[in-house]
Amino acid sequence: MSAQSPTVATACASIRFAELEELLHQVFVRHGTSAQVAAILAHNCASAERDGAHSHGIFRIPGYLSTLASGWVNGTAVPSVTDVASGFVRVDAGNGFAQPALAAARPLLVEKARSAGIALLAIHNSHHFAALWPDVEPFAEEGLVALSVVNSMTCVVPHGADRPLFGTNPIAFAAPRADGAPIVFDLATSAIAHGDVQIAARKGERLPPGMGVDSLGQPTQDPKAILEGGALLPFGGHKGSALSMMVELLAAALTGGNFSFEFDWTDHPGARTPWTGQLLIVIDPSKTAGQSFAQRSQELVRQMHAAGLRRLPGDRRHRTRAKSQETGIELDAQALRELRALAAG
Ligand code: NDP
Ligand code: PYC
Repeated sequence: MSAQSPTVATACASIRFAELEELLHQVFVRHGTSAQVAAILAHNCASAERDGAHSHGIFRIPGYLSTLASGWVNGTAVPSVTDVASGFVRVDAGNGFAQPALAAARPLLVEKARSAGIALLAIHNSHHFAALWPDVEPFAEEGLVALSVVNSMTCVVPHGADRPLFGTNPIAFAAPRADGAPIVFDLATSAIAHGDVQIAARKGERLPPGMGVDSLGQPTQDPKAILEGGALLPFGGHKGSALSMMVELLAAALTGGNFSFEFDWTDHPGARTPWTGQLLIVIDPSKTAGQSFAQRSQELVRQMHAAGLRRLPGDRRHRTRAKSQETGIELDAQALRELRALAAG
């Protein structure tokens, strides 16, 4: 949990999802969030840990807490939802976290998507510090298709540029399928998520080539050189860069949120959460012509497997989830002790 954990192997501990969620709830409340915000963030963070999404699980707790302590984010914000048009919902997150804003607008968003066939949720004045798949997967579990984008903080050099401008800007997509868990992918448009660079730096590991540059703009595989004055690259050269640009447009320009380069947190030492925006598009596939969408997506998966594909996006998470549900979530024992200490105040 500490920012500078040693790289030595440590003992493991196991914890049930509900217990971890409760522990995280206590941690958030102790450090300045309302009970409602704590419940949403705790569920999100415990879900990431359960699914093995480690770059956005309990690893993020020190960042959440230092941000709350810095006054950069409002942990008790009450989102304000506006019914803008037949297919458009807007939320001002009140300088709070994005997930409570989504939760507040969700019933209206779903109602609109089911009635019009498609609806859009524009969240601004929000902080997103988590994985994006927890925001879209539940829509697919109730038969809807969902796409979401969120921008973050300047640390990615646009393809062909000289200095960082974009955030790591993830895109997440979820679609129902007939005979299995929804199809879900969730990926940063940078070559690697910022969280994974921090984890590699902490473990003393080198990165694969092509992830980032140092402070002089030279390619580097040293995560510390990327974090200390360097920057990340987009995935896939100009293609990932174009997608990252799209995320800036949809998550910031369209929602009324900040671009990744527009906020300045230097007056808030300890602030880690990007103050930006998030867009969600939700589609009701029952409105489409022809066969059921879920049957069609199942057929696509069948053909992909027949073509030799062994791993769909989301398969690893779901395997880890099943194991966590069976035997408990495996955590570093020291990290669990630190969480308990934080919960106790
Ligand atoms: P990964 O590159 O690890 O994975 C991206 C997607 O590809 C996942 O859906 C993953 O499924 C799938 N995948 C990975 N490897 C394979 C493979 N070999 N075959 C098939 N599918 C595969 O994710 P990123 O590092 O890009 O992002 C990590 C997290 O960071 C995301 O949750 C993202 O939302 C988050 N993030 C959040 C930001 C924010 O501002 N809040 C900013 C940037 C990133 P699976 O999960 O099953 O492995
Ligand atoms: O891992 O790139 C990242 C990230 C940015 C904000 C939250 N996560």
